[in-house]
Amino acid sequence: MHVVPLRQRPAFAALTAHHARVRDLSLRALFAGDPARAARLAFDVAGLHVDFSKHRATAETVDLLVRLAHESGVPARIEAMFRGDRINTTEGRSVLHVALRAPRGTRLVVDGEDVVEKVHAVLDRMAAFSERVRSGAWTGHTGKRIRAVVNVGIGGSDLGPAMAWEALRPFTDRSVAFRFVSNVDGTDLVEALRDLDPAETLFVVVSKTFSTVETMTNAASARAWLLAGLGGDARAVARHFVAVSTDLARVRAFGIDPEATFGFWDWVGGRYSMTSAVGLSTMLAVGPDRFRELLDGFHAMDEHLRTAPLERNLPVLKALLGVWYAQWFGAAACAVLPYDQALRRLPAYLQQLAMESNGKRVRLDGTVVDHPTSPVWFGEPGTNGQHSFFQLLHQGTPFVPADFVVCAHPSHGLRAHHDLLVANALAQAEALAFGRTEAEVRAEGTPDALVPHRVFPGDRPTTTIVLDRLTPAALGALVALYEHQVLVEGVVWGVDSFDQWGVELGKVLATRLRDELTADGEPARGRHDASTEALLRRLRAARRAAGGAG
Ligand code: G6Q
Repeated sequence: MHVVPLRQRPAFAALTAHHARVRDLSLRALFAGDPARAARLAFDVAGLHVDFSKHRATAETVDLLVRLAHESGVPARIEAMFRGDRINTTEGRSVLHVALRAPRGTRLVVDGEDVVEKVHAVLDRMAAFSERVRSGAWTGHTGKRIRAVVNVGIGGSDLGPAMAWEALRPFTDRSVAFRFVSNVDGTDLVEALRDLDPAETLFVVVSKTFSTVETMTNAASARAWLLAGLGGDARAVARHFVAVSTDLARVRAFGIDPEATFGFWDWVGGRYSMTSAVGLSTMLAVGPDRFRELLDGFHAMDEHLRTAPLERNLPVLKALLGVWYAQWFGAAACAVLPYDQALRRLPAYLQQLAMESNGKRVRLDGTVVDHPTSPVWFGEPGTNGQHSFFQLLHQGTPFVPADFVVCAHPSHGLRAHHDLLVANALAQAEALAFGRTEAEVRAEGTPDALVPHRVFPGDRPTTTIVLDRLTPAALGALVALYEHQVLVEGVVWGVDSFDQWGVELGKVLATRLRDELTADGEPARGRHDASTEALLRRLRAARRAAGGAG
């Protein structure tokens, strides 16, 4: 598929000229010159209040960026996604996570099949199963009630469920423990299982392909732990293991009953899958009704993306600002700062979503880009970040736009804590935007030698997103906002946001190195670089000293 390179689109040249004119405009000047700015650039959509006013953008900047979006074919690509076109061209797949939250009764026909009907059939099975587990009707092999759910999966089969469980803990059944095991490092599994009773533990093995080495290794060890704890009766597996996968044959080969398997489809990308059956552990935690509310929140933002004009379309505007800073301000990083402890895992979730999607160097047609694509995404919950990397955000040399996510109401009763938390979020965004000038620092009586150290240059842009409360619906709208931001950025950059070829090479090399690490005889020389060979010898020696084979 041919893509007109970004630099060749007319709006690109216009934006370059425009940037030269506005790059020295301060946020102080922008606000002083436009009393309506704060109101004009704040939007209420799907229960989220999103304030874009602290961005280094004039009305003309927004107009030009919207022109760029049109020239990049953003509306057509959004339509193509909703239509089920195979917009993931390198894998020849449709990209239909929006169908996962489409209301019952709506239709989306792909290859002659209504995918919405299939989605709801699975949701109904998930709901029935969740109700059985939550009510105690589903028991373990020895007849005990399930008191612990362990999600075994990695990447897209872990980050969404883990993030959602943390975020929605106040809505969960507190009598059931939830654990998330992803890393092939045995510590992850061992620590997760240490205090659990096999008779009360349910494993949800989540793997789209059911072949991912980390997940298969963890699932096999979990199975061995279970059988060791329950006297070795293999029939126990059926009561303690369920699977979420697109590959039902492999699930059966592992020994999990097809009745206890929840399917999804190749048009659901891993990092876009938390609203598919991959969300089974979320549903087990919050129940089917709350899970439905989560889907409704996603759907509200999906509809906004599909129907709102680009100049008032939140994911589109957010994406265009991302492109603006990456391209014209050299922003190689952006921060996500949730001022809510329950959103602790949101930065990790968004790291995968954004960087695996748009961390690309070639366009859809295989040509190499001559412009930046995804920045590095990172973040920590407020106020922890303030005592760590915020120094760099305020006074460092990199230019790092940031998102603040704030809830108006806390999910706990410690009002004084929440007031402090919210005040800190507002204070940080204010300080980043408006800084403190040399004159202001001097006026405070600061000694001359310290003045430069105490100046805050300001003009560091932020988006503030306010949720009324961290409900399932608000979480859904928030995550969908980011999903669609990533989509639109990818369209402007001209990349395939839905493949991830960059994770393959390491997997192939790891398989070979595992064999060489564990082989009896010395591995042949010259198969690796000198550094890798020397490290391999050292680690083989350590393994031998510990009594391992080889
Ligand atoms: C996400 C990626 C990746 C994937 C994991 C797990 O978009 O494709 O993170 O989710 O590699 O894959 P499986 O679900 O197949 O085990």
